[in-house]
Amino acid sequence: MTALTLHYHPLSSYCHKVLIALDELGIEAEKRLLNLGDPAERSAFLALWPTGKMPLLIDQGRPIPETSIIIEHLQRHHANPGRALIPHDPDAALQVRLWDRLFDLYVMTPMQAFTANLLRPEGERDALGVARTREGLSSAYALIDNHLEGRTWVADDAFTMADCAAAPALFYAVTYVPIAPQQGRLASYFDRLMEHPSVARTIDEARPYFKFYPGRNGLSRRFFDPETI
Ligand SMILES: N[C@@H](CCC(=O)N[C@@H](CS)C(=O)NCC(=O)O)C(=O)O
Repeated sequence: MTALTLHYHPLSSYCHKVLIALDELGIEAEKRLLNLGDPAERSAFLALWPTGKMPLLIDQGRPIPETSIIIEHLQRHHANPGRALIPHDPDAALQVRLWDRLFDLYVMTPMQAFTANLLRPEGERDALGVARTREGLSSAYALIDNHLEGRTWVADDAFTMADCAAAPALFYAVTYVPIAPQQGRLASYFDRLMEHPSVARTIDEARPYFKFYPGRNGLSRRFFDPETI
């Protein structure tokens, strides 16, 4: 029995970020599916971690929250030899942390705002807020597309924690704001991410749940085919 438990949900983008990292680092963890819609489960989870945000890693009884911290913790204490998602060189590590932050704050956050808006009753949706969120996401795409000039991965020559953040953030964000035709570097990076084995496996495991994703109409047929459910 493993000492690591991950409280997660298969549709959650932040959970995907950590699932991709576990796979990259070659770490086994017991996965516990969390249903925050169930009042008893929610209050038990809040007792473990009062923000109520998932994923949450439990390492020998100790809660480790926040995806970027979870990934640093996993690398420091549990990674298989030779596997790393944050380079050992301090300046290179700073670039990885920077791009991890940029994806969390400027892609994942607006993407979550679109989903939250869709979950509201129709009369309570916020058209102005959605327009602003769309603008923010479009300017994040432009920033990333520029930065990707001459790069395979976003922050280093190798696949890093920043790419773990980028994959689920972009996977869901493009269902609301597609990549513009002139953003070819971003489009190629998106395809590279989706074909990367740890990302492809994570998406594959989530596939049976996509029918519950509020933005499913924007999912490409290669990920979700409404005819087959
Ligand atoms: N900064 C947090 C964000 C985690 C987060 O937003 N998780 C979402 C799921 S993708 C969540 O728990 N939502 C449930 C809620 O807000 O009630 C992290 O990096 O772990």
